[in-house]
Amino acid sequence: MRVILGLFLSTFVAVARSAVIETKRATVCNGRAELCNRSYGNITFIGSHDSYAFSSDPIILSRDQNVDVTKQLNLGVRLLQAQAHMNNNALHFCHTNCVLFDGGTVQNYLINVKAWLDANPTEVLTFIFTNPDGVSVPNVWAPAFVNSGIAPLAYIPPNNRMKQSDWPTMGQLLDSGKRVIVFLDHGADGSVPYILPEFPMIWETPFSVTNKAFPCSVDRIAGPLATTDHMYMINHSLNVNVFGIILSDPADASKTNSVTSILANAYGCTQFSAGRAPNFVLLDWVDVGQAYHAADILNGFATT
Ligand SMILES: *[C@@H]1O[C@H](CO)[C@@H](O)[C@H](O)[C@H]1NC(C)=O
Ligand SMILES: *[C@@H]1O[C@H](CO)[C@@H](O)[C@H](O)[C@H]1NC(C)=O
Ligand SMILES: CC(=O)N[C@H]1CO[C@H](CO)[C@@H](O)[C@@H]1O
Repeated sequence: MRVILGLFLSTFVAVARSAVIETKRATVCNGRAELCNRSYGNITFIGSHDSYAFSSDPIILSRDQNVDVTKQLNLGVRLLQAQAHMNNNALHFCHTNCVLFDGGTVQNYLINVKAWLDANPTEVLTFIFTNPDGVSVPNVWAPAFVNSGIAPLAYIPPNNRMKQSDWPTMGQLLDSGKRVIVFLDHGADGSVPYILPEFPMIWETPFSVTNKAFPCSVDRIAGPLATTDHMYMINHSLNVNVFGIILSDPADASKTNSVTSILANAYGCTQFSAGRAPNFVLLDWVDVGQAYHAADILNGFATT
């Protein structure tokens, strides 16, 4: 009897264990089965420029988004960009300075994103944060990631010079539970292994564009990898120069965020990327236009 029971139990444990392994393997990645087997470095993601700078009030000229971060994510945004400054001894997301637009603390922002990540376990998300004041990564940035609960989800690559072709697949990221990729433009010196230096691995087109044709050029980048071995981000937001002040123009958003405009910008950049589409399309007003359809086209899931 005891032997039979033991056999039964060990069989049960083995079956349960294989079931656990089976259910752990991702079958849908960012909404599509096809993406599970594709490298993170070979996917076009739609990004939200100044993601924290949302307001539905047109009087607020320094806003760049209409809807809040959770709504942006629900629309399909999978790259969140934001700029941080110190304000009252805490790290805040603010545009240029915190008088112009104060989006609250980085920690509260990350707590909010963590809630979305928990509710959406099959999604991979990227942050590109900017640190123009060179605020300490280990002393100020890292605690915000730890306290928000995002640090354990953040991917640590084998090195900080990952080629576009070196990145794991989306399925591998999801299976490992490391489904948040964190880039910082200044100050990521490797002291916090999941806060990655942006420009050795990603190049950007120029920012504060005021030309509707979005001519492509390589602006911010760092070596030693070749340009074609970097991922890249197109800054596809149109600004208006109002007496020397660069403002984002909501009136143009439906044209700027159209399939035609996004694809033209993307194809204009393929001369620098060995023919590859942009990894990130950074937009203002992510609730306006057809950006998610443009990404489907660039990812090969739609033709027109
Ligand atoms: C995933 O890719 C590998 C190698 O690129 C291939 O052998 C395998 O068949 C693919 N699996 C699926 C489910 O597409
Ligand atoms: C992914 O690879 C395909 C095939 O090489 C290419 O057409 C596409 O542009 C690539 N996308 C990105 C974002 O690298
Ligand atoms: C106009 C525009 O989108 N500019 C942004 C381009 O990207 C850099 C880095 O993420 C931002 O700092 C710019 O504001």
